[in-house]
Amino acid sequence: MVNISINGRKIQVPPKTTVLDAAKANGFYIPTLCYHPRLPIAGNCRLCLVDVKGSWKPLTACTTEVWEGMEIETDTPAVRETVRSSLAMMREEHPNDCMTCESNGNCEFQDLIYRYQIDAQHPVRTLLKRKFDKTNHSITEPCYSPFDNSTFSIARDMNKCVKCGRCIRACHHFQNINILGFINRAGYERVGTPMDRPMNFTKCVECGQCSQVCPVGAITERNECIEVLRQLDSKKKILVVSTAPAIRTALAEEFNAEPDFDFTGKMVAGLRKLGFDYVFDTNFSADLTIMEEGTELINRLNEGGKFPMFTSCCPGWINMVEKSYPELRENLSTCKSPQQMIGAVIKSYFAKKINAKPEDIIHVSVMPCTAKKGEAKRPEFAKNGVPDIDHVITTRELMTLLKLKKVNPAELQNEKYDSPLGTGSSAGNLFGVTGGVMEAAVRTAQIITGVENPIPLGELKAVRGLEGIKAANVPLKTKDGKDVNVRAAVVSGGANIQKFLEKIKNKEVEFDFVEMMMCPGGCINGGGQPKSADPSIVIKKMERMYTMDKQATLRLSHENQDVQQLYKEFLKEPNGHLSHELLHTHYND
Ligand code: HC1
Ligand code: SF4
Repeated sequence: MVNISINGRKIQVPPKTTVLDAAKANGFYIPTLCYHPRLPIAGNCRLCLVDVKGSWKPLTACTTEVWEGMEIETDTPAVRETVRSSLAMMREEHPNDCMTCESNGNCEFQDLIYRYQIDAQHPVRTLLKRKFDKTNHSITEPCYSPFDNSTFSIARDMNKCVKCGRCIRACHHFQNINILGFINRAGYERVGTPMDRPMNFTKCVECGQCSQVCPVGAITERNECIEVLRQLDSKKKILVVSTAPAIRTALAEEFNAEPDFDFTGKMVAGLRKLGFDYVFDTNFSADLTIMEEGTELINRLNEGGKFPMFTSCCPGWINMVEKSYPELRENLSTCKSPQQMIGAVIKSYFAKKINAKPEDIIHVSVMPCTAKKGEAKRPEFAKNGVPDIDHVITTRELMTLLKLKKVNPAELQNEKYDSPLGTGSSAGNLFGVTGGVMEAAVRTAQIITGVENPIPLGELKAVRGLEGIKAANVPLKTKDGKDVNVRAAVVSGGANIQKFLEKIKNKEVEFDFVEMMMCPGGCINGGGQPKSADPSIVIKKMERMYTMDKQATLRLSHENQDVQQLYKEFLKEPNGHLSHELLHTHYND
C-alpha cells in the first residue's frame, strides 16, 4: 500500500491508483468532465487539478498516480480559481437554452456551473468555423451547420459540445467505428465526422454509445417525447405501448429497487398511468423470434444455407452489415427483430381482434436503444404508408415522460400486461443481455429437435457473462434423427464484432450460429439507457436478468401460450406463408 494524505487526512491506497480514484474512494470531491469510469483516460478538460506538495504546478488527478508520501490538496484557492476560469471559458461558448435542453437537470456541465457559481459574463458565441474567401484570406463566420439530424436515431448540436471528447473515445473504444474526432484547430476545434459529413453519410451504426457518455446535451437520441405527449393528451387514437426486455431492469435500477425485485408490474402500472390503452410485452415477440429463427436455423441445418447464421435482432449490427460488410447479408437471419415483429402483429392480428384499422392505432415502442428509432423508420416496415411502429422512445425518454406527468412507478401497485400480446417467457427476457438470444434459442431448439439430455435451464454458462466473445458447443438433432454439434458464438460490442469477423474471414475459427449485439453487454447497456457514473451498473442489470430467469415459472419460449395461440389462430406455422409476410425481412444494398 502507498501512504498519502488528501487535504491533511492520512490514507493508504494500492500502488498505481490515480489521485482521482484515491480521492473518490475516500469521499473527496474533485470536479471532472472528460473523465468517465468506463472510458480510457484523456486528461483534456483540465478540471480535475489538484495541488501536490513539491510540484511547481497543479496536476491532473485523473492522469497522476499516487506516490509514497504524496501530500494532495484538492480545494486550494489557486485550484478553485483555475477550475473557475476553465469553466467560465466554456460557459462563454455554451448556449443559454437549458430550459429546452434534453439534458436539463441531468447535465454534468450544468452541475459544475451551479457548484462553482459561474455567471454568464459575455454574450454567447455561436460555433465558429474558419472559411476562406476567394482571395484566400481567412475569414470567420458562423459554422455552416452545427446541428445534425440526418439519421432517425441520433441528434447532434455542436453548439452545446464542451469538447470533453468522451463521444470520440466511446465510438473508438467500444465500437472501433471511429466516426467522431476533433476537427479544425485552436479556437475552431470541435467534434466532427470524417469530412464533416452528416452522420447518415458515414459508417455510423446509430448505436448511441456516444450519447450515453455525453455529459451535456450535445449528442442525444432523436427525441420523440413531444409527439408521444401529443398522442397521450389528444386521446384520438388507440394508444398501444410495448416494452423491450432491458427496460424493466433499467427502471429497477433507476428507482433503486432491491436486486431480486421484479419491477415489471410497476413499470406496466406506470405506463397505464401515463395514458396508454394497451400495454404489451416485447418479450412476447422475443419468444416469437425464437420460434421463427430457431426454425430457420434448423431448416438451414437440414436443407443447407449460408453459415454461420447471424442473429438479426440488433439494428446497430444490421446497420454495420449493410454499411461495412454487405457480403454477409445472406448470413443474416431473415427474421425481423422482436420490436418489428410485435409491431407487425399489433397492426394486423391485434387490430383485427379489436375491430380497428391499422391507422387507428398508435404504437409506441420503449427501447434501451437509439438505433431502434431508425429501424422503425425503414420503409420495408410500413404497409400502405402505415408504419408498424409509430414512435420509438428510449428508456431516457420514458424517464422524462414519467417525470413530466409526475408518475412514480415505484409508488404504484403491480399491474399485469394486457392480453393477447402480454405474455413473455424469461427466455425472451434474456434477449436483453449478451448471450440471452443464444440461451433462449438453445433451450427451445434442443427440446423441439428431440435432444435426449438437453442442457438444464440456466446451465449454458459458456454464453453468460460480459466477455466480448464467447463460444459453446450445442448438441441438436436433424430431422432424420442424426446428432449434430452446433458451434455457437456470442459477440457483443462493435470492436469485438470486427475482431471476430476478421477471424472468420481468415478461417481461424468456424461457427454455425452467432448472436451479434452492437452494444458491449447487449441491450442492458444500450445507447438509450439512463446515463450512469456507476461502472458496475451493467453487471447489476445482468445479474437482475439472471435472477428474473431463475424466479420465473415460464422459462421456455415455445411454451408461451400467447405465441401458441397466435400460430393457432393466425400464423398457422413458424416460417409459414403469413409468417414470411409479417415476420421476415430483407436487407439493403
Ligand atoms: Fe433489445 Fe430485442 S433484446 S434488440 O437488445 O431482440 O433494443 O431490450 O427489445 O427488438 O426483445 C433492444 C432489448 C429488444 C428487439 C427484443
Ligand atoms: Fe459511433 Fe455509435 Fe455514436 Fe455512431 S452512434 S458515432 S457508431 S458511438
